Amino acid sequence: MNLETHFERTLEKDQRIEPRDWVPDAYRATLVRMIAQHAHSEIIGMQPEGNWITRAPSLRRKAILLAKVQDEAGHGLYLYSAAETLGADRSELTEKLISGRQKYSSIFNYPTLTFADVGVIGWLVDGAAICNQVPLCRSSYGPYARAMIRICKEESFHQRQGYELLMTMMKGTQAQRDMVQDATNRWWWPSLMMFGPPDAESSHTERSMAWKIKRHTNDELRQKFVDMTVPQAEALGVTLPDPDLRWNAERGHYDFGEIDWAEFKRVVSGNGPCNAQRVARRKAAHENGAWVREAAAAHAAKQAERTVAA
Ligand code: FAQ
Repeated sequence: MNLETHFERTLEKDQRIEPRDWVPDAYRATLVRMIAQHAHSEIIGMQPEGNWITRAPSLRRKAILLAKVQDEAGHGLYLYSAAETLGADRSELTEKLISGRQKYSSIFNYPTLTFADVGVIGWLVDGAAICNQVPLCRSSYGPYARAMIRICKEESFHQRQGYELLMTMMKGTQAQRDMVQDATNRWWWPSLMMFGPPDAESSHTERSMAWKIKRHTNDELRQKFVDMTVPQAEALGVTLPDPDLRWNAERGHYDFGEIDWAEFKRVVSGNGPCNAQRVARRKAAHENGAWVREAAAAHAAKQAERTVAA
């Protein structure tokens, strides 16, 4: 059997492609693009919530938030490792991120103005991430699919802590309820944009679905997220900021209003409210960490010398 047939048969049988297997160049390039963007999102995604660690309202909230932000760092590391199994070089991926040549999720270019944003990010942003990522646990590329299993488990904890925080605030003062509503108003539409452009404008979906990298289209997952979130908003007692949001019994889904795709394009092309700040901060952290990388490399070289000598 030639290599290409082996690749096609593996996909047909719904088995995993592993690093040792031959893959078409475009399959490899698609996965490196998607996994790198995902890894960058996890790392940049530490910033909006990290902003509140020093100002968390109690020791308990601080411990939860610290654990969550550390989890995001871990997700970035598993994902960079998954990209390395495809031949990508991690330092090159970082270079591409900080020079603006590789993307990360649009959602992390919005500011976190109050502590309610921490709860709403957990509820909506992690909620959207789970919706998008659970099907990726069945992605055709083994190392990515396996990384997603652990990531999804941790994202579920993140979602729960966000919802529990909001529930607590909703039982508090009127000022706290107003903060939750305000944060929901600001994060709702950007959360819907996380799923990517509408299917008709998505350049990669068809090919990625044929390769079983993606299992659903962007619009399918966005709809699933809306259907899942509306009852949660009702239970919480907040209003989702969309006058067109209503149950459509014929479709068996919620209808929702038009997303501002011009805003999405602006944010993705680098002109969102916080793009410059996020990348500058990542770049500074990378530069400040140069001595750590040098020390680690020197230590590894010394160890290798000792092993050879022994
Ligand atoms: N932002 O043809 P498609 C998290 C780009 S979750 C920026 O539809 P595809 C957890 C797309 O890359 C967030 N760019 O592309 C967390 C492509 O650009 P290119 C990360 C976007 O790949 C929570 C172009 O538009 N999750 O971090 C966005 O088939 C809380 C055309 O789009 C993942 O990355 C966007 N929203 O579908 C962390 C999940 N949407 O390369 C901290 C894995 C699209 O042609 C705190 N990725 N683009 O120049 C995916 O599922 C897919 O890559 C999609 C996009 C669905 C994001």
